[in-house]
Amino acid sequence: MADSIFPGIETHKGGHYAVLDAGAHVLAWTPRGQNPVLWVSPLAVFAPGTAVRGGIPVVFPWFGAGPSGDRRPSHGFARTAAWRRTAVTNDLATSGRLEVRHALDASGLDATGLDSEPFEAELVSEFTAGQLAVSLVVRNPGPGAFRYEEALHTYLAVSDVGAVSVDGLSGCTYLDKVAGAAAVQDGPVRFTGETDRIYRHTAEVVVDDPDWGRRIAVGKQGSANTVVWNPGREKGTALADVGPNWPGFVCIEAGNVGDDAIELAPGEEHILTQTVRLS
Ligand code: TA6
Repeated sequence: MADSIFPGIETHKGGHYAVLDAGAHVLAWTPRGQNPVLWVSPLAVFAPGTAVRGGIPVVFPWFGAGPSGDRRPSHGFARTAAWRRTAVTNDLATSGRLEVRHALDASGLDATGLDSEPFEAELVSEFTAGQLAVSLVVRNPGPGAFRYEEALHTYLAVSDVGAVSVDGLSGCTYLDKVAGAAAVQDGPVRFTGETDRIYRHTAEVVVDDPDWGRRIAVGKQGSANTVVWNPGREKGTALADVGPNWPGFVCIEAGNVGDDAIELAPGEEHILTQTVRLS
């Protein structure tokens, strides 16, 4: 693939790195010789105002339908907003590192976000051959408290969701959104149907994919919750931008949602970071 400037795909020694300006949406991190690490649906729609199915959607300032269940669009306005690309540091030719920064504040919102409290958000995407690191920095420039939910809704590409397992969550409590009940994880997570869980968990998980002979380590900082999601056959097939491709991904999301929402006093900031490595 030819070298190109953003938005688009940057290539380096056969690897592919990409982040869109729309939504500050990381779309590709593919080290040389690997299958893509991030899944993007073959049926994804790339159109203004439409959330892209795959990559790393930025969930902010609410998760799902929000704490009271009445917020639209799903997962907040940030993932379809027009972020400003503020800096690109392209050291691929020397150190093999690429960093892209995007910013969003209330002035960049369309009608869906206009009732927002004042905020300043920054998305920092750092690509190297060994690691992808994404940070969502949120500051409160206003005179009152600012409370928000957030997540980096990372779609990881896998050989087949039914053949992978997720280590690192055993012993953690979680809200099972399919059963509508709380539970405690016992051993690795395996996917035998629709899986939609919000764990209380602050550390690393590893997605073990023996069929592709790889393990994806997903680390984080500044996050009280790990969300694990795959819609399963029935719901996945019903999603127009997923369809028969539902077995090809697992979402591992770093976030702060529900009771773990972040509250910033005036002048405060919070940084949520997620890292992805192959191990
Ligand atoms: O993070 C899991 C989740 O909240 C699920 O409940 C699921 O519906 C999913 O995100 C996708 O949401 P979306 O708005 O992108 O269709």
